[in-house]
Amino acid sequence: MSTTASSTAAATGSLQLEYLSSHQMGSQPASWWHGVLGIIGFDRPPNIDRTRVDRARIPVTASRVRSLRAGDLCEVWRVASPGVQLSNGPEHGKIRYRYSDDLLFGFLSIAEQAIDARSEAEALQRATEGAYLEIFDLLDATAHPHVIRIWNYLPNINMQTGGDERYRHFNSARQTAFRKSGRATMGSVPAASALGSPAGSPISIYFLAARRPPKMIENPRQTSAYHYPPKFGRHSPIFSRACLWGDAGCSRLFVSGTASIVGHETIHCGDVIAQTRETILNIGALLDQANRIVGSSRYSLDSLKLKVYLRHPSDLPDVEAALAELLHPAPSIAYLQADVCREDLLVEIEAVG
Ligand code: 3EB
Repeated sequence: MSTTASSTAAATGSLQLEYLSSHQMGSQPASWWHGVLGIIGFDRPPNIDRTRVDRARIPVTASRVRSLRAGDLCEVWRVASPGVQLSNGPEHGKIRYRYSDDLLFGFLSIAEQAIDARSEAEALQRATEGAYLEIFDLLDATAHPHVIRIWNYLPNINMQTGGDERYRHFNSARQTAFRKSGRATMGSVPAASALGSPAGSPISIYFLAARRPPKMIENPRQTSAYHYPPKFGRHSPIFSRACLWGDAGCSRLFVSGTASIVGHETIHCGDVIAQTRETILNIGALLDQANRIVGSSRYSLDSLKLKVYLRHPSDLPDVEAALAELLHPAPSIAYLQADVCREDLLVEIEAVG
């Protein structure tokens, strides 16, 4: 085996996701901190040793969605190769970021109220378009042009304003930014999630981007989101159902927010247990596609890290029970409260494999 091949594998194969409490992070060795790309708290930014984070200038943010379990769990993205060198570039507008040669993690939060606009709808659209254009501009500058995964959290996602739902205004502006920056609006588009955060939260967006392109995956059970018919909004959401990134043998699978949608229709309205089961069938279909691409059974339901978003916290026992039946042994699961971007969806699940 050539040295080049194995060192490339070591560099890309070591992207790690962990869900840890502030306390657990506090007891990690320096070698662990050395590879941290970014930390995302759920309800609020984590309470961690500032000297450690500031010295390494690690980007730390919060998605603002409430965790349904005790403890201040955080999502930590880390490159675990021993020799990896991480850097922070100069400030780029509102974005804080940290990167290796292969990968870049970044985030930005925007207070819509501070944006000069004639209406709420216009402020939301300006905030969204501005955020995406800033991200694309940064990624062109650092030569990590491929967004592999992006998480979008916006307050009052299902609320009507200016004659349309806020999520749909967001979709219009996101699509405009992809077009203005000359990017594809179908096919090679990032895996994503878009969820509601509590009223008064800033729009919070974080992302992983890479020097080399991922392989996009669509779900044969679902219409691609970028081909949704106009009844779901004048501008389709721009995201892929999943993507694979990294070299064979050590690739990572990113599964977008997935819900109880077959074709383009929501099914099992009002039944959270049936929605949970349908969502797992959808994720299973994506795993089959991923395994076909990697040519092995590398990805399975019980080895995924899951984030489960519930519209109603009172549904937690039902969803936990449904997942316990479907996934054995139970994988690592974070349960969060968030509004899902169709009023009739009660649950949405995203995953990393
Ligand atoms: C769906 O399948 C559910 O707008 O970025 C899931 C993942 C959903 C990402 C997005 C929306 C988004 O349409 C909603």
